[in-house]
Amino acid sequence: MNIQYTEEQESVKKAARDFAKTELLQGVIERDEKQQFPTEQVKMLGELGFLGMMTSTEYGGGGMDTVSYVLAMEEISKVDASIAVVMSVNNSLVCWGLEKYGSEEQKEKYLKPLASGEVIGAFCLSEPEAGSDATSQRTTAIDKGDHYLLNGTKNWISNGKSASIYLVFAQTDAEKKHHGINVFIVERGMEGFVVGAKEQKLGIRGSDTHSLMFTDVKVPKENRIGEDGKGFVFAMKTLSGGRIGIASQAVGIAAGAYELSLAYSQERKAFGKEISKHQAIQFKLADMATEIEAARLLCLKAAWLKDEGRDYSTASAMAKAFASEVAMKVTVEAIQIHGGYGYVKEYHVERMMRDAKITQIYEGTTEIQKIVISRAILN
Ligand code: COS
Repeated sequence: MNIQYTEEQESVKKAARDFAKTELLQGVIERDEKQQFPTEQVKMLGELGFLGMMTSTEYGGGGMDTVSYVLAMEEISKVDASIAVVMSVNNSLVCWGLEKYGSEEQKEKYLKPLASGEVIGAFCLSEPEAGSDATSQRTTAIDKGDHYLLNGTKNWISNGKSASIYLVFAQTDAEKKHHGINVFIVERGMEGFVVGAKEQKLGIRGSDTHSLMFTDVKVPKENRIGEDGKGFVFAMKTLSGGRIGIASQAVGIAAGAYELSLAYSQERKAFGKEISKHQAIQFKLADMATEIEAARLLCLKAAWLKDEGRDYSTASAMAKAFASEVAMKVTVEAIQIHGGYGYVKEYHVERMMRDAKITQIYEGTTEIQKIVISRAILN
């Protein structure tokens, strides 16, 4: 693995960093406070090409590698982890899956506007009783000849209200268990599709998370992605890539909190000198920097494997499990370094700690990552 970034990767990283500083920093506290979706900023993100980074240029994407995506995700997440969720879902779960498994017609009709950032998408797998246990889908899609009749409820859907295109998983033949799961492209506005209440969340409060209800929604047959019964594999494959994105989001949250702590420790004085001159703080900074670097390297390794066309499922699970733990630990320490100031909103680190927690939960909890890793080790 080459750990020297290419010129292109460096420039993507810089562009993301500049965008985060100039467009995201101002207003991030307010958006968190009001649970306000960053509509304008998402539009700009799309115009800059960050919403379909890895999609081929042929379909309106940036044609970039996963390493560039990871670098951009980290820089955006350092400042605003909520907008990073929008970016991650659209890039890894929606565009990637569509390009890999969609038909030519689906790519023309849906992938192009998604990858160019004209619209955003949502990935609808979780249900009230099927989160980690994703094979237990209760949503059904009954084959009616030229269409499927979709019924069910999805929970905790990121981009739930802002999306225009939804990838919805449903059971088409319960007897076949996970081999009877399919994934469908559902458009906003289809009759019988209702966006439910917005979740009141601990963190990533700028992103919109909703439940979705489907009642006798007629989904055209041509909107099923891939061969019949391949929905679960689609979910697992896309989530393997998605976990690289979440791992880089976790690295970004941790690195953002660390950078703020480093700067604060060099300004704030206690007992007659900057607190960075006290060994208690120096040791914290040393641990934070080391753990972030280790998490970043795991992320880059998973991204590199993906770019090389090699298996990355275990590497992405390792990166996510480790980076999300680091994000939690580092953000807690960041508050400790900031003392009382760390506990108030204007210093950012309390938000970062709240944002960090979700990285241990979504796209597979830490425990799910450990199942994936241990199975790989034992098999
Ligand atoms: N790539 C391709 N196929 C995969 C795969 C992967 N990474 N992981 C599993 N599969 C396939 C298996 O090969 C198996 O196929 P066959 O039955 O044809 O052999 C099938 O999927 C079922 O696999 P398995 O028996 O391992 O399924 P389990 O129910 O034991 O679940 C876990 C495996 C726990 C890893 C899976 O359910 C999971 O990832 N759950 C978390 C889901 C999640 O992230 N939810 C969050 C919501 S999305 S924000």
